Amino acid sequence: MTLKNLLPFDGELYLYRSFYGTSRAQQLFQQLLRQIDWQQERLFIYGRWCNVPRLMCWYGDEGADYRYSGVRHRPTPWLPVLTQFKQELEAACQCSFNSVMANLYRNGQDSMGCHADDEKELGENPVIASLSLGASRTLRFKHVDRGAKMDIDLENGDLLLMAGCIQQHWRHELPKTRKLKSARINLTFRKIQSSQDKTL
Ligand SMILES: O=C(O)CCC(=O)C(=O)O
Ligand SMILES: [Mn+2]
Repeated sequence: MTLKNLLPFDGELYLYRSFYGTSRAQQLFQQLLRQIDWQQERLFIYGRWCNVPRLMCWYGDEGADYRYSGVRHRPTPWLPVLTQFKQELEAACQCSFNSVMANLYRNGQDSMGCHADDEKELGENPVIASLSLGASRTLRFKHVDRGAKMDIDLENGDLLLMAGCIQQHWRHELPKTRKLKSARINLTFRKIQSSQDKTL
């Protein structure tokens, strides 16, 4: 299946609707809700500690360390269900991943601020595969200097791929949404470059 690049310029963004069908996606959502070691991260902002507005956990191969919420995190060893996703996504995307960030947005008050996935451990132009399960939420993209904006509604079972130079030119955020009471899980599969890879 050939997917169309949704971005007008400066990067690549592909949406694979219903990568997992509704009932399978719902079943996977329940499984992940129970099995993931959900953690409340905290950030020190303007002199006080604040809870990050979602629960998170970083899984991956040994050595796939990743800095978020200002702290370097060692990966939690893979769960079988995450390894299975990884293999299915690798086959669909024709690339490999060694880690996954799991995010749980408990309701519409949980969110993610505007950012780019441009940490140096991801290397230049990373491919990031993002799987959405549970409640629908809007992911908003903003171009860093051209004023362009784009909203994408991500639904249960959808797979979104970010690739090319998107992280250099666009930022993305998951805004709060007033009335939503139900939860969403997002998994972003990434490849952390080891220090050995960087010298190649
Ligand atoms: O929840 C989402 O769809 C976005 C997650 C995200 O941007 C991230 O984990 O870096
Ligand atoms: Mn991101």
